Amino acid sequence: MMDILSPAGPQAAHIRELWHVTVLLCTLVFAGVLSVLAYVLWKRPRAGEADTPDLAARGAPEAGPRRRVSAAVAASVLGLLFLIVASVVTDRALAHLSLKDALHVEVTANQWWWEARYDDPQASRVFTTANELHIPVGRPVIFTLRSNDVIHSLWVPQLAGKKDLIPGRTATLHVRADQAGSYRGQCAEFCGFQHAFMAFTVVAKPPAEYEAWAEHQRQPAAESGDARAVRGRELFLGTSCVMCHAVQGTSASARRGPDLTHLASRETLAAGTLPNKPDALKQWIRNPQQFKPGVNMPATNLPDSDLDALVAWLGSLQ
Ligand code: HEC
Ligand SMILES: [Cu+2]
Repeated sequence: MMDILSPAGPQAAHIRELWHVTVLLCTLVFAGVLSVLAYVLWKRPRAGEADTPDLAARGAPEAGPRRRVSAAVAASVLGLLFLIVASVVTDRALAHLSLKDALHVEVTANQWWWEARYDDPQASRVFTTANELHIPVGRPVIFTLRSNDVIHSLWVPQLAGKKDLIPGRTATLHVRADQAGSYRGQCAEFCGFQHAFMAFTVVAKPPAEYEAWAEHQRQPAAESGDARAVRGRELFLGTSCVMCHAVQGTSASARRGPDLTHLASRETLAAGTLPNKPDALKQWIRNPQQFKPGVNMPATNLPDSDLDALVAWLGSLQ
């Protein structure tokens, strides 16, 4: 669900307040204008067919309308000033989120997927994942935003407003989730062919559960010893896949595509495009272009049995 009206944290709640204030004021103005219009249409003198037109008003401007128009202009200016003040106040509130003990996550946008790097003062505790961010409930998160190619925009309506990711620059976004849940995000700046299929999920969970998840992500891939999976591993490490993907604990360490170390622990594939099920995974590897035309991953002509082996191995990467 992407709903700015059901915030799960303080940042989105500030934005909802601004929305309410704006909608209320605009509704009042709209209702006011329509009532005045209805009133004058009803009250104005009606001419019959035989009456000659009254052109007096054209010679000498009337004082009454001029006063009323001036009053309306003044009211509009006041209304607009009020909205400016309201958005400045919201901006300040957004900037005042306490960042004590914050979690640092670096998010890098790529055409058309998201990389998330969880920072830690201890280098060995840093880990990378893609398209699915987990965060602890009640703890502030500082997202550092970067882009590898074009301008993207990160938007999780239930947690915060939009923030652009601009190549060559860094931006930060401060967020806190106070309710556990799964919040859908979407790239909100047209970034090319597959912009619409550049979604992601933020999963907010109780701190202890988050820690367990993070600890698991720090481990190298848990691999299956099953014969088919072993064959899949060989295929993965022996074909083009290693040119673009990393799987910790193996020799694959490329960064052009998502880190697949814990692929099986994710809900979806390819930035929210497909469910993470063996069948979909197989179709995706066979021909990703079929789901995301123009995507930066080539189709493969591996035979069916090899695809099954790859899926067996990738599916075991819990
Ligand atoms: C030229 C680089 C490249 C090659 C080669 C490549 N991939 Fe990819 N792969 C990508 C990119 C880029 C994405 C992200 C696509 C997107 O969502 O837009 C991706 C996505 C994926 C995903 C989905 C990951 C996720 O988190 O959603 C899987 C699984 C995957 N690739 C497996 C493979 C396998 C298996 C091979 C080898 C047969 C392979 N890839 C070869 C670049 C590549
Ligand atoms: Cu984008």
